[in-house]
Formats: sequence, structure tokens, C-alpha cells
Amino acid sequence: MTFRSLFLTTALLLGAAQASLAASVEVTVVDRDGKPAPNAVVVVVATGSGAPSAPREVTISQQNMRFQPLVSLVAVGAKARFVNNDAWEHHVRSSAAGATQFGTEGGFELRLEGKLEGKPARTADAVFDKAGAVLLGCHLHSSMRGYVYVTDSPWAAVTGADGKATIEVPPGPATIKVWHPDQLADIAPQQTTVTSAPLKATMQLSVVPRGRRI
Ligand SMILES: [Cu+2]
Repeated sequence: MTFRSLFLTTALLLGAAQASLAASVEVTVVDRDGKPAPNAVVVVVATGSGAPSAPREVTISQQNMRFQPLVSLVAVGAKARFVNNDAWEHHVRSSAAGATQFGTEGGFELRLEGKLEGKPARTADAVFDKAGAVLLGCHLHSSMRGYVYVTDSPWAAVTGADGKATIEVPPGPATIKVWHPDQLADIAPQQTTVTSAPLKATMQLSVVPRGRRI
């Protein structure tokens, strides 16, 4: 065995050992009625080091008068590519979520022409460099709403239709937080300790999400 291959083997083994230290945390988010809540962002704040799960790059489509997906999760500094798949023009304007009106401060505005038959869809990029929840809208279609949750913890995920999100988290004390577009008052975080065994937790919203109107 050469020194180089020995070094690589050792590095691989160390990498595997580190990865195996992470434990899976499965969080189920339910609404006030106990029903699974999709589109909730689960954030685990932990002290250890490990592979981050928050995406550095996402694509957000505008299609059938909707932002798809409704809720996107990104790491601080991540890039989002907006794609207009509709045949008509859309805008993307951003504002801090929770604000009652779209402000221009700190937000961005993009304009995307409609997709022409047989041509690639128009795209525009934006960088999310500040942690927090961002509301997306369109100047032309006021019913269009989307959200980008910018996380400063590397361990976060969005719940699926079953209300569940599973995140690999390094062991140690951890705090589980949940954000949902319809949950205007933050729910209390849950303190826990991640061990090598899989952990399950349930977080309950104090609202019943309205769902999409269109
Ligand atoms: Cu639009």
C-alpha cells in the first residue's frame, strides 16, 4: 500500500466514522387539530459539526400562477434560480415574511417574461444572504405567494405531505424549531439531546393552515 492510498483509506474511514456519529431526527409537525402539516420548516440548532442539509442552490418555478414549491429552504448565502414556465409575464418581489405589505427595503424585484413556445423558459437568480423567512409575490398577480426560509443552522428540512422531516444531526444538546407560513406567532422550541439512536419528536402548530386558494 502506497502512502497515498493509505492516506486516502484513512481519510475515508475517518469520514465514515464522522458520518456515522450523526443521528437521524424525525420531526412530525401537526396543526392545531393534530393533522399533518406540510410546508413547515424544521430547524435543528446543534453544537456539533456534521454534514449540512440546507441547500446551497434551489430552483423556484412559477407555473400555473403559483410559486412551486410553496416553501423553499436555503442556507444563508444560497442562490435561488427563478424560472417562469407560464406563457405570460411574472414578477418576483421579496419582502420579510410577516410584514403586512411588500417593502422595498432589503428586498429584490425581478421581472420574467413569459415562456415562448419552443423556447427555454426565462430565468433570473437571487441570493439570500440574510437569515429569516422571506415572502415572495408577483406585482401582476396578487394571489401568487411563495416563501423562502433562509436558515443559519445547517440542519433543516421542509415537511412533506405527511408532516414529517428527517434531518441528520450531530449528537449533543439540540433545539428544534418550527416555522410555518401561517404560524404568525412562533411556537415554543423543543429542547432535546441527540444521541446515536434515532430520535422522534412532534411539534404542534397553534393554527390550522389555510391551504392554497388557487
Ligand atoms: Cu405573476
